[in-house]
Amino acid sequence: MGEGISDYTKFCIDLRRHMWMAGVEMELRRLIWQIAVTGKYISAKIHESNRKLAGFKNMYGEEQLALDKSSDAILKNQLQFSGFVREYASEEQDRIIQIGQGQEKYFVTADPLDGSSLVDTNLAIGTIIGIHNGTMYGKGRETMVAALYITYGPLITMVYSAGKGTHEFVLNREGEYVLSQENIRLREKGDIYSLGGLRRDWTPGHLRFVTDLEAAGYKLRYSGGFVPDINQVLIKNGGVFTYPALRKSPQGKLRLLFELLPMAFLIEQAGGEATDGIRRILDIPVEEIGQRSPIYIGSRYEVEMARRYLEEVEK
Ligand code: AFP
Repeated sequence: MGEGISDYTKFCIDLRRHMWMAGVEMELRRLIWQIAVTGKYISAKIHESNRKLAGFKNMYGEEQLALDKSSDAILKNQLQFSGFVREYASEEQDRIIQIGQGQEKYFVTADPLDGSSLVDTNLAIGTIIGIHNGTMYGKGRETMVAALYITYGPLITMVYSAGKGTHEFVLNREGEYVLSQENIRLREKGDIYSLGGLRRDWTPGHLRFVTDLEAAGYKLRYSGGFVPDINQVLIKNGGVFTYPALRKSPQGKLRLLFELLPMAFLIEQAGGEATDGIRRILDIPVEEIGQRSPIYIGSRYEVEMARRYLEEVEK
């Protein structure tokens, strides 16, 4: 290992070396590496973006920036030539795309550019990836073998887990992902909270949960971008993010396959929890690609606290 890396990186641990040392299986290692490299191309696209709307809508009826489309195309094209991916499902596509020959074991899900509505504001945005073995339907705990996200902010960072802890890398000026935090661990109890949805639409149990967090002095941290908001909980080693069931949309807003499963995998690998309020996210069967679910994710204490409130107040 280590071939082709710069003198600078010889003194650091780069992504390839880390995965090799962690014993990640060869094909999975190459796939994760290729996706991380694709993040560099997406980041270049973001920089050259002219911020104009493409003027069409995706399958969920949302405005779609040209940037979403091009990030999706970049990812799909890169994965097509990996030789390891059978099917690709993206939040920007209305169906699963067969990109392999039929015998490859990996199925990749992508939210190619989550939070793209934040591009104009210059807040951080991100790419979310799930990697499944054999199928992407069924329970995530049975199908998922890895997950990662890339943040495009003041720094480009990549957080991955292949089931052996959750690790963060930073893209350095030489274009290499170098290890910045190995085995990130969430504290049992945090002190920040991040809340999606409007207060007037919350259910009584959720409202009581939030009221008690506020009374206990939790600090509000919400950017409206799922990747940086989860990243904050992870990198600050604790706290909770929720996008709850709302009165008019009991399944919340966020998508199980593209957004919630990868983040649940990463947070659990860091010692945290992720539920829909009651059930573990990795135990919710994926039945269709556009499926949504409420989410409570982060430190164990807050996620368990939410479960108690939802069970007591809403039964
Ligand atoms: P977009 O996909 O429309 O940019 O939505 C971003 C997002 O999916 C996720 O990144 C945020 O956590 C969530 O929506 C924010 O939703 P609200 O605007 O309702 O707070």
